[in-house]
Amino acid sequence: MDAPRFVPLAGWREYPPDEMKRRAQSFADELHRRRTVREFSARPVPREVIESCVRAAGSAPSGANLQPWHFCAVSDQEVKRRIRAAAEKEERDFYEHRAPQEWLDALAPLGTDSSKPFLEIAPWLIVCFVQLWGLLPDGRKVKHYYAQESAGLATGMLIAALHHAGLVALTHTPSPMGFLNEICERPENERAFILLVAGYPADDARVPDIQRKPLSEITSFK
Ligand code: IYR
Repeated sequence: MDAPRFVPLAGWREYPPDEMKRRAQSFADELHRRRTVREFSARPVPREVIESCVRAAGSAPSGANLQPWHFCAVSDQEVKRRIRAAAEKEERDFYEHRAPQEWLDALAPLGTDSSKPFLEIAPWLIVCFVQLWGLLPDGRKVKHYYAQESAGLATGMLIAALHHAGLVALTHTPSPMGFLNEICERPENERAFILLVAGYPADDARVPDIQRKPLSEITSFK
């Protein structure tokens, strides 16, 4: 068992109260400008930008600091084509057979269907994997704690980082996603749980006319 080691808290900054309010407000405003987009431009995005965004994601807190995530960033056209083909196969089955009417009704305002051209058009697909358990170099398994929550937090930060960089993203969830292990060549301890589509929006991109819940509905103070 490793003994704890501590270092000074170096990164934290204090802001005067007014500046703190301004910063909190403007960060919320910036995140509120984020929209999930399904119509992408083919305009390329430098790999360096994606690397920085994934670095931001990798700063997320995680259970026992085990960092149980892996992000497979795909820009290769042939790999994107394979992902689209496999995702659309699952989606056709979902929309035509598996989805209960109640689920289809919930999705109706978003206007989604089984056609996923953005998987080939957008410059980047970032497949977010959660590591359900760890693997030591000798093959032994290491238990991961709160793996899904941790990977979810990191993915949320990735979405925020992409937005902050001036890109748009779609949180896409083809179901089931087992084919992504095969295409991304990821080991059996990893499970893809979100496929982020990232890039520039199409020139004429439109988004559903939907609203966010007001603060009063999502908070309570005691
Ligand atoms: N995976 C399908 C269906 C879908 C499910 C949910 I929950 C959404 O918020 C949106 C779509 C698809 O991607 O079309």
